[in-house]
Amino acid sequence: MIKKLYNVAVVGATGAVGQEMVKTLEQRNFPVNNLIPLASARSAGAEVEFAGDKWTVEELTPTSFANVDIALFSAGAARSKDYAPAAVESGAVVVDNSSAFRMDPEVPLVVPEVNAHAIALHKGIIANPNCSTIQMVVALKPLHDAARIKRIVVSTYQSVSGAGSQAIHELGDQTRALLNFQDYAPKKFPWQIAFNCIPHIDSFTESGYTKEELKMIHETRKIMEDDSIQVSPTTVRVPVFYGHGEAVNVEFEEPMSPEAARELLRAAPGVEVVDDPASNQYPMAITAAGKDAVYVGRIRKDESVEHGLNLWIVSDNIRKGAALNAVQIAEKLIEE
Ligand code: 25A
Ligand code: L14
Repeated sequence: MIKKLYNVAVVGATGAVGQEMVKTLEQRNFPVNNLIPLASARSAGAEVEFAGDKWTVEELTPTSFANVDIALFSAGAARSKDYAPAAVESGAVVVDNSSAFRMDPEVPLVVPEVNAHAIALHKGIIANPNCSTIQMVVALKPLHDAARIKRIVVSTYQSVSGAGSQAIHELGDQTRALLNFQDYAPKKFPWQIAFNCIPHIDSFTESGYTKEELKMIHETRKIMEDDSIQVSPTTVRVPVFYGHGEAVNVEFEEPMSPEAARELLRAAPGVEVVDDPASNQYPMAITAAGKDAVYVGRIRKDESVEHGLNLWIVSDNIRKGAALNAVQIAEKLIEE
């Protein structure tokens, strides 16, 4: 059997997510013919290791996509808006990790465990959802199918890697500076992030909610294909490098016991249940960092409503929250 190989561009290949995309393509043996790592002029000439070879980073331009079959974008929404149309024009299919096209009705917004069928509807661009939304819907979809979710109240504990590679350095450097009684002014974050929690991710809107919070409302409805689901989010940055935590309260139409939820989640694709409080077993950022699964624990009844549960959901925001989900979409795409 002749296996087809694909020319794959990674836009933002030197960033936190782009580097993980290259690693994930290699780990999952994605059938790559040529890898085309793209970034800003700042990184042109740098080398990326992939499949035992070194690949030179090129500057992203509108002509970067000649002969590209699949383009994974992870260089921010501005670059996606400017260059994804050029990539599609050249014949590539774009999997875009930014917020640029997620709510465009023409663009499927996909988490393969939840709505893989939507991939077939694409017109050149498929959007990868926001990291906090991805891990929440992977865990909640099987519960929604069984008992219909009415309302979700979610508070996030988001790691700094979601804000990119400079933000990762900021937490490390600022922590070191403060421990040495030196100053370190915030750069990527609005306030000191070392030894602090900041209830502010992405920018504020007039509603009082941040854009990150609004993404959790609208993207959840689009991916679950149910506009009746109510979502009430608060998103918070915590001084953790990798892995987002979410305290999630769910109200259902139908009964859903903790035991039934555990059973459904144990059988759910992409989910690992870690839920044995008697022996201090619950998922943490350090459980999820570097792993593929969405981890769920602390599953317990919410006694304050008729059919309610509380859960704690953790996943690596750079892997399942970004790079892995994008590569999984590309895998489904080439299956067709
Ligand atoms: O939408 P915005 O506001 O533009 O925000 C984009 C941000 O979103 C991050 C991304 O992180 C960036 O900070 N991001 C991406 N996916 C995300 C996700 N799923 C996500 N955040 C959350 N969830 P990043 O900094 O890790 O990666 C940025 C990548 O994009 C490339 N890039 C930037 N501008 C570009 C561009 N590529 C083409 N054309 C442009 N105009 C970027 O390449 C990187 O690959 P680079 O060459 O700019 O960066 C190489 C190294 O340089 C450091 N760096 C970044 N900015 C500066 C810088 N060094 C000095 N000065 C700077 N201003 C980075 O640390 C990187 O390692
Ligand atoms: O919309 O700063 O994919 O943690 C996800 C993470 C935007 C920023 C997105 C962060 C982003 C965000």
